[in-house]
Amino acid sequence: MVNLALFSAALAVGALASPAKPKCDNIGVRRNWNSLNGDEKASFLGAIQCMMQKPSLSPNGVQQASRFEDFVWTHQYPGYAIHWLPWHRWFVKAYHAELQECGWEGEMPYWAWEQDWQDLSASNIWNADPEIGFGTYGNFDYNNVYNSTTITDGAFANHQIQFPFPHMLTRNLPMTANYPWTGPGPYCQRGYNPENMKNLSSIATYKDFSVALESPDPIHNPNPFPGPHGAIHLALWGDMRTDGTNNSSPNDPLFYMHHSNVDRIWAS
Ligand SMILES: [Cu+2]
Repeated sequence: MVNLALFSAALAVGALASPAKPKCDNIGVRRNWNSLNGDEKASFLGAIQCMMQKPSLSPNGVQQASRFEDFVWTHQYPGYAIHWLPWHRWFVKAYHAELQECGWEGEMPYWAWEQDWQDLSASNIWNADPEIGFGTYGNFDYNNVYNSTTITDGAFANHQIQFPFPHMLTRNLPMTANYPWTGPGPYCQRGYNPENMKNLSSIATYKDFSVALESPDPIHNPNPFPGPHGAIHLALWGDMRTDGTNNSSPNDPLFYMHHSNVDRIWAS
């Protein structure tokens, strides 16, 4: 929780101080998930599980099952005045602070999905190990359309979600990641392939960059290719994609790994 009084006081002190350049002595450096060792991965995923066990801070206490779902709630109702990139930077930072409360001692890691562009389903992020893995990506089964994409392995196997409606954590990567939606190459891949990542880095203004990076879903996007941010949400489908009326994609712990990378691309 941000202490507003303290924040205002800090601002006032800042305003009175000499105009010396701000100096950060303690800059954390985020790391690629692939560079963490097994103990670090287990500790990080354990901190997320801890958040999922912690009671909600919600004053009404009825909608959210846990501290983890408090973040889903916050993302569900951001209002329409937010600035997309900085708001999400703050959001990932606040989440990281909660993970620290749950014993995580490292910086926020990231999933560098653009390095997995050739075949997202072959990414190292998919790991079924209950200690060190986020689980795999679901696999749509036409013989079992109900709950067919529930994540049944990894640290969040059969994770029960309450907010915004009761269901189990789902992903459905192979079907949506490979969906053509004309070509060349699958629609999602055109969002995070090297060509689009390079185009993105040459955009001159913040506003154009933000729009090109974010990209709404294809229904609202006039381009024949998505932005990489939207493409990853779409490719993972399930909770990451949500359903148009909900903004509840933070129900998948990969949301934060994704947005940590979005942040990194913005910073670079
Ligand atoms: Cu997002």
